[in-house]
Amino acid sequence: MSAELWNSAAHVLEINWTGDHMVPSRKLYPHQWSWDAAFIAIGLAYVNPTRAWRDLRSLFEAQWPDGRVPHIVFDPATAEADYFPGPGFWDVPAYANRPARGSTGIVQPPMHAIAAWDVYRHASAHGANCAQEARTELEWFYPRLVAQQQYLTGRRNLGGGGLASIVHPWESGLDNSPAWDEAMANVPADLSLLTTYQRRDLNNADAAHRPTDLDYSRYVGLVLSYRAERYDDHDLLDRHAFAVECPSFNSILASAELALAQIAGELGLSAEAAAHRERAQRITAAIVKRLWNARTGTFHALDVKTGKLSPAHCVSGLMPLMLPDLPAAAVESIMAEAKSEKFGISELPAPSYDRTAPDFDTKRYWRGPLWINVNWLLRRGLLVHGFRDEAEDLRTAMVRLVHRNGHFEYFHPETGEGLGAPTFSWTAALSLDLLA
Ligand code: 2M8
Repeated sequence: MSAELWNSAAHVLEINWTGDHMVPSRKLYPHQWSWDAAFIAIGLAYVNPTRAWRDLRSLFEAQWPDGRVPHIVFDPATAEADYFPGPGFWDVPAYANRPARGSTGIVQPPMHAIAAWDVYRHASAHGANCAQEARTELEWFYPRLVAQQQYLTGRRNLGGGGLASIVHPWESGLDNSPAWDEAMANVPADLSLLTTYQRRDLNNADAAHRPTDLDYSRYVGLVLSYRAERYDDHDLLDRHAFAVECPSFNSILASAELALAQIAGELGLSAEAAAHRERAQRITAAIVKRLWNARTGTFHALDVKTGKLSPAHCVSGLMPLMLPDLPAAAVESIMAEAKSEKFGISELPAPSYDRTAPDFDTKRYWRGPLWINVNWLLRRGLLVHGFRDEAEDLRTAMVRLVHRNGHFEYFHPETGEGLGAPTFSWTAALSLDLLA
């Protein structure tokens, strides 16, 4: 089974390679996405490390002068009509993308330091030339990764409590997660926007599996609001309708500091390494202080505009398990939540949303279906805290699922049926890592 899965995964990464970067899938997502590139690099490290670096570089060449790494970097060879919202709609200021292919003005979870450290660690297995290449790349990336973190912990500290706010659900990567339902209800919804702008996702996907038109009208409205001030973050909390602290985004932010500590150590920068470790501890403490609900025993998204925690139990609430400094009581509670009927893994990995919730939706994107990337992060957390058996069960469940059903974008959380794009890059890339 493993050779077959390995070969099919490598094949997906071959067909989705454009020569310069990887697309998540050819039809539905014909550009380059930020956190996809990080997951993809983690898999490419095994089969083509040079491409892993090229892909990450391709993304970071579009980094803005303020340090933000855009959530999509556009491919000029792809027509505006093939993806909405395309570069024309985002209309980012000219200073933003210097050499550039054009980009969006929002971010995604900063998985890239974790990916860069992973690709670097695996390089020596490919021989001396690859090890040399990896060293050069690590030196190129380090200051850029630091700038990315500084943007998120600085300008995006909208709540003032040391966490980064997302200002659009797309920034979380968990687009229509129930975690934002309450915050999104306060975002003006103008359905007439969708007569001006046309959704393109529905040309390549089932409408019952995608966010609704109501969601999209709010997504578009939020971009228009941010775009109106040229994606400036000053006073954003006052003038923008959506600002949320997501436990998954911020856990990745803290993990990225830990990866930067490793990278700085490797580059001989010991004072910087200590500072990164300290920042990881501070973010971890802020996650516990601001996003923990002792009554529900899990982490929730915080609506920074209202000061309220979302009541939804989402897979994002389990993600702080990635953090080594998480207090033992929180680790214990997350483990109980992960094993409960809400998320419990058996034959299948964890769903994106509480299986027992009345609005659990087995098909609609991040409102129920299960995704390989968040389960991969969950497994990482299990390993961080020494839950080796649980980590191995989860690994086996993921490998079995993809082997039986294919490299789909997401999966039905009860039957395991593949949903969304059929040859999806991060599913393939992370399968390689799970098999290695
Ligand atoms: C999905 O998001 C995009 C918008 O960014 C979309 O729906 O068109 C999400 O699953 C996101 O996490 C992912 O990075 C992206 C590309 O795979 O698709």
